Amino acid sequence: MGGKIVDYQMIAQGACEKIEEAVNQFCVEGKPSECRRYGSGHINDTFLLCTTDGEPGGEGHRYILQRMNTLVFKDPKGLMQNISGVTAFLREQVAKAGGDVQREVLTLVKTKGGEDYYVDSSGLCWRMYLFITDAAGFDTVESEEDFYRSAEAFGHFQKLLDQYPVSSLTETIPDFHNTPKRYETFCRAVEEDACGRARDVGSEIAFVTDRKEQMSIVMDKLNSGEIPWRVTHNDTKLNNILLDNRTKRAVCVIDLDTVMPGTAVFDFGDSIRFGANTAEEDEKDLSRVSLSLPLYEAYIKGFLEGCGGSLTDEEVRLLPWGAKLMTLECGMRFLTDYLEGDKYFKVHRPGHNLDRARTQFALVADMERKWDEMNRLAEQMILKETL
Ligand code: ADP
Ligand code: GN1
Ligand code: MG
Repeated sequence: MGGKIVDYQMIAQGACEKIEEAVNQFCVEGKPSECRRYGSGHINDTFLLCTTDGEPGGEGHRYILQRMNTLVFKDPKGLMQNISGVTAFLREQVAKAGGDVQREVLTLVKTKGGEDYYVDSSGLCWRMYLFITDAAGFDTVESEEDFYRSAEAFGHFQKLLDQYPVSSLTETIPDFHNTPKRYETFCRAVEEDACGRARDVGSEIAFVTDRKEQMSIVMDKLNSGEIPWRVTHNDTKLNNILLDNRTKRAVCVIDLDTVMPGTAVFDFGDSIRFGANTAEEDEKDLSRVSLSLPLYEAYIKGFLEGCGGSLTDEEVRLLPWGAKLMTLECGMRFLTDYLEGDKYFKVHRPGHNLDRARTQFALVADMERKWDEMNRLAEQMILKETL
């Protein structure tokens, strides 16, 4: 494969000189013809690789190539063992249910040496998946029905992993959704103020510190055993699920880097944070940010349906807290990253992380206004299930 074939002009800035070396290591079918950046994830570098099969009119093949973010994921070997184990487990379940194993679960493409990932000559880690065809991820909800279906799929994912051997999982990011610990990290970032940015964000900092007492509400319930630890996805935003282009049914849950022990309450909450917001995650006009109660209600119904009755009443009762704490935590993480100099999340403009943080806080404030209704809708589901 040469530079003439791969479209390097489509590859924006940085860290990609090794892309050709990486592509050559994987067992792809056909001849690589194009490779360009793909998707809107904040963590990994994702590329779409196309190959041609040399036949006139032939369609070729497509793959997703990812440079894993090893600043975020410090144990790529453990992470890839998780993904290999979880995808094999899910594949069996999909096959048993008579589903399409090429589309309903991620398929890792092996390296020529038979490995699940490749470490290039400069130490960067690469992996490849089969491209899931005729499906797409969305950054905003287009209809209540689509959101309901994504909820069902994330709930179902949760239910399928009920039987997964927890002890075989590596914790890919320790304390990922430990909200009180995230709060401590935030306070340290404010104190250190590495970039001299804290003085301009006093009201955002106060918004977080005013809610200090709430940070441990879900973690305390987990630690006391009032709600169970489960194998969860932990990054359940809408663009981490692919919907079928034609039927809009959920096809596949992707982005499995953070599958590890956690709580279903937070899987629910993170989906609400992203999908039931009437504005985008980085909207600058905060008057557009609000919680859509119809979307929130649709998601509760879909999620519980997908979980197939596996959640306890206490978990259902905590769903509003899941939504609020995931939004507060995420805002706190964006603000921490802003204060530390934008080292964790990919940013595409100056102040991007601050815009994202402000959006999250505006959403938390709206949840507080709608708190009684959020709780009523959760309680209503418990009543329905006991009838
Ligand atoms: P990140 O951790 O950076 O969010 P993801 O694993 O979510 O990375 O991938 C980024 C995007 O690439 C996804 O939102 C999705 O649009 C697309 N994508 C990832 N894997 C596949 C796949 N196997 N088939 C089709 N699209 C994919
Ligand atoms: C990141 O990888 P991506 O873009 O799906 C982040 C999530 C945040 C999210 C905010 C490993 O998700 O925790 O909620 O951005 N993933 C990681 O959009 O930190
Ligand atoms: Mg993603």
